Amino acid sequence: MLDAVGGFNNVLPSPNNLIAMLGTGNGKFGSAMLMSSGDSNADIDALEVADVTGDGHLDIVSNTLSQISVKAGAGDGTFGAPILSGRGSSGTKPQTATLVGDFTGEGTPDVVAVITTGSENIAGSDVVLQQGQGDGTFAVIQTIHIDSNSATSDLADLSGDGRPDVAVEGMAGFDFGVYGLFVFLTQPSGTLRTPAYLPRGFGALVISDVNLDGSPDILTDGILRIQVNLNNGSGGFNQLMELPAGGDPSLAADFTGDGKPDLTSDLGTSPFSFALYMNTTP
Ligand SMILES: [Ca+2]
Ligand SMILES: [Ca+2]
Ligand SMILES: [Ca+2]
Ligand SMILES: [Ca+2]
Repeated sequence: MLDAVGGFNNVLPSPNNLIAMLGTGNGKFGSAMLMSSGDSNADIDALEVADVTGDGHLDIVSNTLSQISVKAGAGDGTFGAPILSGRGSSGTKPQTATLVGDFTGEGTPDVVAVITTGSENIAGSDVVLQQGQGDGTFAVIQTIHIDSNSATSDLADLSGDGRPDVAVEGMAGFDFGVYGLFVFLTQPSGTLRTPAYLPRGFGALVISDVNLDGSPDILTDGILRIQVNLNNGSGGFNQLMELPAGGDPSLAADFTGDGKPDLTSDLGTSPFSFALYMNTTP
């Protein structure tokens, strides 16, 4: 049954910043369960649901104002006290992504936290790789700084070697920093390579194999264009295809039922409206 888990922007600090609603099996959800990530002042902008304790039950991976928080799922819809470790958030600077995957390759899920450390004027973010210990704790093994304010990030095996890689879309600062796409490929040693930077997009990204060649491509938001950054098969994205479009790419999924991923874009209008682009790859 489908359950829902979310986090709060704690504008007014409250004792709870996580919410879970269990599916009731008829398309509805039960009453909201409020929980704490372990820090009532922390904004939860990005959480992930994954089994990081190795017991087969899904856990909630989020953050406090300084650390990664794991609430271990018991499998019955209840969660344990927060397990805190590693590095998350950065005071009030947001953790914009919590990406869970086995980067180091020994079978235990690790976390990449993408944390904006800069300001509106001077852009900067830390991409922090933290090795999972298998018990819900993480140890920082690598931090890479980029001169861009992270907005959207995701992971996928972009290079085709079986290891997850990371893509980060960032925004420029008024005085310093760049907008665009940073691609971090995971090396056989289990750490991230220095990112490849492409000045594409202004903060939105979606990863999907849109040309159906088996390698995930990256969609970014150009000016009145959706930029399709085609993967060369080994995680290089120099080849660019542009679609005249309004709005930011938001979701790739097969809406038409032909097995090809279609795309929605958020048109940024009120009331909310979106566009649907049908994938016409032959
Ligand atoms: Ca678990
Ligand atoms: Ca690992
Ligand atoms: Ca890879
Ligand atoms: Ca592709």
